[in-house]
Amino acid sequence: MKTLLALAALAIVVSPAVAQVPVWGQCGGQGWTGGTSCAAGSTCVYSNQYYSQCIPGTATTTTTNTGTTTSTAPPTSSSCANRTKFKFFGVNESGAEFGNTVIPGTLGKDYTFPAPSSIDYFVGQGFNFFRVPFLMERMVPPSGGITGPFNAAYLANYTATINYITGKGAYAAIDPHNYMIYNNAAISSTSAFQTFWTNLAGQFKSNPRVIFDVMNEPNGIAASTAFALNQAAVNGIRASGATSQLILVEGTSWTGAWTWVSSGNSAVFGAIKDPNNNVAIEMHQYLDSDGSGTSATCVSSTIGAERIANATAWLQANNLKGFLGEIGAGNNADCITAVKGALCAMQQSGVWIGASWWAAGPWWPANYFTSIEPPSGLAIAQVLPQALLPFM
Ligand SMILES: *[C@@H]1O[C@H](CO)[C@@H](O)[C@H](O)[C@H]1NC(C)=O
Ligand SMILES: *[C@@H]1O[C@H](CO)[C@@H](O)[C@H](O)[C@H]1NC(C)=O
Ligand SMILES: *[C@@H]1O[C@H](CO)[C@@H](O)[C@H](O)[C@H]1NC(C)=O
Ligand SMILES: CC(=O)N[C@H]1CO[C@H](CO)[C@@H](O)[C@@H]1O
Repeated sequence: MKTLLALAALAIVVSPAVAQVPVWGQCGGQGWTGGTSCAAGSTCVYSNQYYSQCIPGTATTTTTNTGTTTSTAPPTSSSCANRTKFKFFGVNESGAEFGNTVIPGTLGKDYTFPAPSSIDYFVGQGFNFFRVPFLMERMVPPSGGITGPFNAAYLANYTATINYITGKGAYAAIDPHNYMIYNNAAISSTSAFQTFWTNLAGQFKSNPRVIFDVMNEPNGIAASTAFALNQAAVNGIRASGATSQLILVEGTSWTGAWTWVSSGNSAVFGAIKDPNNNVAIEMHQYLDSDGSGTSATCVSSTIGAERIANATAWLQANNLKGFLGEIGAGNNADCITAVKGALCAMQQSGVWIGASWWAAGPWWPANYFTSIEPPSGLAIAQVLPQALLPFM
């Protein structure tokens, strides 16, 4: 960071008469009206339809301020030898779970749905997976409880988003973003949770591009409790007639990859049973000191591969597939290297079938460091081209 700022400052000193875009700054893209001339030592390089940026060094293409661009060769993964590509690769699309203290809340005020343009953008980049959080209290209102009727309007709006994604040929993960808590109480009845999932999966059972993500980040409960509830959900989903779709199960302790062993998840989740044999273990991993994804500072440039190593070994030993449902980190050299390290190690291991960045969504604040919402979410400029696209 220090180096980049110094370079930018130097450029301004050297050519005071020209308003130059600093290194890593935006220099083009659809609708861009800012500067297009890059600081000394950098060149304006096409990243995508919405974004061109000043990359250090000389590149083979440039852009003009009309947003017209020519493409460069896509980033390669040559530095990650012998990898197996992910079957599913994409982003979380936040919005419908926002405003979780206001139930049911008002669309457009307390919560929103992902923008079709955001989905189009990522599909255009080659991604094929979207995890779409929703709030259970909106889907099945507390008046009827989790086994009660759906709020038809919320379900219809959510389903429209899911159908939009799958209509584009991508996969959509149905994600109750509830941490195994409903209406301020821990979900504890396996039979009620099973019924909830039978009902919900029944709504989507004819869509083969839907993925069922049992529960976002259970925490504060025993691993064995999280396991029992997940197993009940798997049983409920298959009982609905949804037999072809992938199911993702999540453990306690926010389903952290780095705490998969210490949380006790590793002692119980190996026993997951699916009559259709199509379950993957979803884990999440952030790269800041406490693993919460709240700081843009990564522990080191190697922390990504380090934090998933134990989970990878467990998946291999148990002949299970993993899915990194959330990964996020800051826009800086250490974090970008750390994310690349994690994704490369995952692809080399052969046991991780997917990964998704946290997060896109229309309502993230402009300064939310992991926002990948186009056109200007902070992760669009560097993380996307440097750390994600090479693993396509
Ligand atoms: C990649 O695989 C080839 C062929 O199996 C092997 O010779 C090579 O050493 C591997 N490279 C790495 C970095 O694992
Ligand atoms: C569903 O979407 C419609 C159309 O945008 C909107 O009028 C309605 O309030 C939404 N309902 C819910 C519960 O989200
Ligand atoms: C991996 O597991 C070992 C043994 O349980 C533990 O000592 C080590 O700290 C773990 N590594 C990480 C990065 O969590
Ligand atoms: C790290 C991170 O952004 N985690 C988020 C996971 O999703 C919930 C609900 O949207 C957020 O509150 C967390 O901050």
